[in-house]
Amino acid sequence: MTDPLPSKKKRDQPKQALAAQAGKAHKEGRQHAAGSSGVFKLLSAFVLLAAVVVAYRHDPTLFTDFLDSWIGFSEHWEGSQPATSTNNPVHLSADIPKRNAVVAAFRHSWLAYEKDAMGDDEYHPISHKGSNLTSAGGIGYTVVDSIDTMLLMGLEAEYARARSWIADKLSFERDGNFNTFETTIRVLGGLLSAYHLSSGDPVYLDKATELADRILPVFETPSGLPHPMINLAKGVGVANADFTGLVSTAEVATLQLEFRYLSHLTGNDDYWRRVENAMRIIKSARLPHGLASIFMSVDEGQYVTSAIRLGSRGDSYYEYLLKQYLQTNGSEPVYSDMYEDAMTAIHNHLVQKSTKSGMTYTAELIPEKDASGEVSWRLTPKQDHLVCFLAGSLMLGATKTGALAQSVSVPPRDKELTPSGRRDWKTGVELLRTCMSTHDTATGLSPEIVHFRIPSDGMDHNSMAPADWYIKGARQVFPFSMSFGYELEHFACFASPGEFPPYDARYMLRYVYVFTYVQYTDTNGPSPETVESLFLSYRLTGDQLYRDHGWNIFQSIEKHCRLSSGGYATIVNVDEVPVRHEDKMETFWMSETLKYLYLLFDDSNTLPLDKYVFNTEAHPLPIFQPSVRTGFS
Ligand code: DMJ
Repeated sequence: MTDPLPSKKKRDQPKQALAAQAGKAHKEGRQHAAGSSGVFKLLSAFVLLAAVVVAYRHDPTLFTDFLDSWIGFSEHWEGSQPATSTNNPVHLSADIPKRNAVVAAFRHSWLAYEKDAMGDDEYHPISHKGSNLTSAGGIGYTVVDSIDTMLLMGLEAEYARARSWIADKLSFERDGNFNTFETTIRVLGGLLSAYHLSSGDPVYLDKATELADRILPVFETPSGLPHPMINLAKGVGVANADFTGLVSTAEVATLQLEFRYLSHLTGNDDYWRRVENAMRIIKSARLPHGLASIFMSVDEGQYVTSAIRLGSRGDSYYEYLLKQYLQTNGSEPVYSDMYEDAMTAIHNHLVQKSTKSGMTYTAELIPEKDASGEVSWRLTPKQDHLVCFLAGSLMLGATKTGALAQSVSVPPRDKELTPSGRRDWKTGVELLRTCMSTHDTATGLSPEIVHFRIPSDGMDHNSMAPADWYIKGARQVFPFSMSFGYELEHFACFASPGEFPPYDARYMLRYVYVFTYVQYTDTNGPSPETVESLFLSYRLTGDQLYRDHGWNIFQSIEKHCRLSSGGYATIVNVDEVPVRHEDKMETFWMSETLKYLYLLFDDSNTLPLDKYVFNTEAHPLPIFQPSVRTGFS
């Protein structure tokens, strides 16, 4: 696949409202000064100069910080001030009442699940039932995905019961097909994290090793890329019946943190080599533009022409490039190279600004074939909620691969970052602002998918057209007549009164990968990606703004997703009040969304970012120095 991509058009950046306000204040100040006498002005200038000299001698950083801000680097400090802008380590204390509220939400969820469905993979809180991913029985998805959150929150009684279930009842002897990626990030990742946080309880390492050994046959393919499914009892990799011969890029590139840590713990290099080989294949398959299509051929080990996006099927490929580099303490430069290459490609081709307010978002590229088979790429202004992981990831990456020194200030200063580090930091801050804006809905929760306005959408003739972004299908009656082209295509499925809205409008606590059998759909419940980025950005800046946003999201979840009978549920339309619930509590609600919310309000000494890397399901794994010599470059 070598088709050239459309290059991103440069657009004028809208002036920041904050800058305009600052300019106004400055002007008013000048007018006031103009009314003073000449002597007074001279004296004032002298006093000011003396104060400047004294202050500079006392603390020169006052001036370097001011300069950083003056040249625009700190333009993101729109809310309250960061805790400090000097040197690490910076200590951020816990907000105990808010943290306790998150713990109460976890208990409300867990106790309902435990009463109705203990041990089942999934939980349906309205019908008070559990279900399993295969007819051969489950493998404790919800229990294993949640147990490290209990350890973190200090829920001893709940933890003890969950541990007993894992020790006594968890079995992988299931003659059914499980999704390789989901089983790895949720179950293997959960076991490994519990092993570390329990200070080495062998029950978790034994189970993790058994599970990994059952998964390993997925790598027995012509290319070495893993099959998307695994029959755990038979130990056989299974192809995807819906997408014959294909596997998602995110799925093959989001197994590495888990298998590498297991290799480190056990000394078994095979785990490491298999997942590293997948990365080697991906590196060799690099497309000229440096982006990843969402599907690869399992036989060929090459990309196949398919959408390019940072949402479903693409997202965690980019996430794990950075995290593999972090996991081994920066000892594998190949991953920082791949990560920087990918972030440059993202900036060149996918990062966009909305037309009215200049909101930063990432678009998708959709391949289209003409009659002669020629492929061209259509830039589509659609962003999955999943993409919101990228905001925090870019900010974290800027302070690591984009840092000029081992550690940077909190928040980082302009001069501490490389040019690409400054670029990534800025985009991360702006993208997070966009993700927070997408919570501006009737419920205060963000939808699964938003579309951004573009000049060619033909909506400008209508005064009721949304300014920057909209949710396809969220409103029941579309207020203006649809005509042609893009507009028609994207609004045609607005729901009629009484109809079920499309999945774009949902809040799923956050992704319905349908694990059962070989389906893998794109529908997506309360979603972790924005709170994940809020947690990272708070740790990296100390800015109270991020905690405030996290608290607002949490309160919206409490209001709209909490069921008084126990548990929390997905809502089907974030722009509709009163809400309609779907009978599903996603496992990542307890493993990811509530964990990141807890950490957002906890003391920064808990799981510090220079000691831990979080897998894509929010299972913390320790950073280590590898003993394996890889030679992968
Ligand atoms: C999680 O299962 C993981 O974060 C995955 O990589 C994508 N997002 C879902 C939850 O939204």
